Amino acid sequence: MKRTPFVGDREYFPQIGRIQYEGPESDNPLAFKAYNPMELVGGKTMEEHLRFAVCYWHTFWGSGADPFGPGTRAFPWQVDGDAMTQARARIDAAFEFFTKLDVPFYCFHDRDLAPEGASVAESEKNLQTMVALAKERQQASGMRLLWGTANLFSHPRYMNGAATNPDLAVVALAGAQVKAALDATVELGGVNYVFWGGREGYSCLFNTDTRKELDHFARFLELARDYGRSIGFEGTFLIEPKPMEPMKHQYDFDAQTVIGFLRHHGLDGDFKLNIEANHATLAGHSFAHELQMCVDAGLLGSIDANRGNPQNGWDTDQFPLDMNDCVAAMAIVLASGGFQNGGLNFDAKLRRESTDLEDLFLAHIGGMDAFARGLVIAERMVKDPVLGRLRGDRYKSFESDLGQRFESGQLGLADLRNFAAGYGEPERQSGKQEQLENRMNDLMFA
Ligand code: XLS
Ligand code: CA
Ligand code: CA
Repeated sequence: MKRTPFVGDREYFPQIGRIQYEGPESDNPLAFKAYNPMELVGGKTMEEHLRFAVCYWHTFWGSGADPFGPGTRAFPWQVDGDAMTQARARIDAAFEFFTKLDVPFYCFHDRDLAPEGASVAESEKNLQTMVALAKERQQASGMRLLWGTANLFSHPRYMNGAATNPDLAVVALAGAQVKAALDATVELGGVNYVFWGGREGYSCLFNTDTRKELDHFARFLELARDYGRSIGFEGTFLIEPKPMEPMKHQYDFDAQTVIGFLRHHGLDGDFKLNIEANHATLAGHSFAHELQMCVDAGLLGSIDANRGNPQNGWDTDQFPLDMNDCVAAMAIVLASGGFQNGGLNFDAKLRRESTDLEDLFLAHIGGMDAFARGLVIAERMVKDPVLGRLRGDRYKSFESDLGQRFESGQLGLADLRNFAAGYGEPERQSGKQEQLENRMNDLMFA
């Protein structure tokens, strides 16, 4: 779909025009080498497959501050004036950036878009004012909202959690915020609504009733679901797992934990998962593992595309450039039939040392090219007869009559014993890991 570039009263990136596809031979750092939005891959365009989104928080708020020092970047949209004046400048810069980069989607937290007010009512009003501006800019440009969410972790009141806070008054404030963020998401036609359990977890078991907190968490999600549906939200609710940071332990630890929780509470009809690459590695898994667990459960919703740093194990939220990760992720997404409501949101930030305004463009261009290349290679993998056959062949024995009866629950343990007694020692079957890994490299550079 063609989108129209948006420039507000002031142009924030005057040196940069719309980023174009120039192909692999180009040496222009401000051009796509692989991401060609209208190019067809297996019957769909790259734009339709990848559904890229830019996040509001890192991109327009990320100053480069870390626990050891303040920010290193001053952005031109940090204008003088009150918080609403600044919010108006920031939204113009954001839509200029989205449309110059030419991504179809964006994502935000309520507090990224509009400042908290002195009361619940004032916070609601601030958000409504900014949502009206976002709506105008969406209509003018053709941009869409991939997901909205509420920031339930920055304000000091949430230090002991939001939905799982031991104080009902804090839980109620979290409810007020989610209600307003759902209103905003619906008003802007958002296709998903995300819950990242920021401080839903604990630091100390001695002071925490984990059973109560998990029940409260499920109850809170039910209330949000019911309210969202009552105001016409037809999209997908998403839970974003993360094992730790900021809390020592977070309840949405990893994909399998969240899937079990959703099923236990009967929430799996409305909720799916938003998998972030860096959270997968923090949990001791690979990005691909987390995606596969979701696909197996029919619950893959969307992706936060980034990567961690293998040396330090923090949530460093770097831009995704590792081709093995991008290929493996896209192969799993493609094999599952592709994104429905989901997409690839760059929940990624510049390094503290990256202080030029154009670095924001360079970083996103790199991530988009990496996933475009990943998509093309993944398409080869999914269609590759060798890869498909080797995996399928390993399970061939279950196609037998006995195998079918085992899978459908018609065999007892004694039946297995009798089969084993008659069969003797099975012939060993190689797992063929090296052949498969070699094949992946062959396809990557084919
Ligand atoms: C933080 C999370 C957060 C969510 C949205 O680690 O990634 O940014 O994606 O609240
Ligand atoms: Ca995220
Ligand atoms: Ca993260």
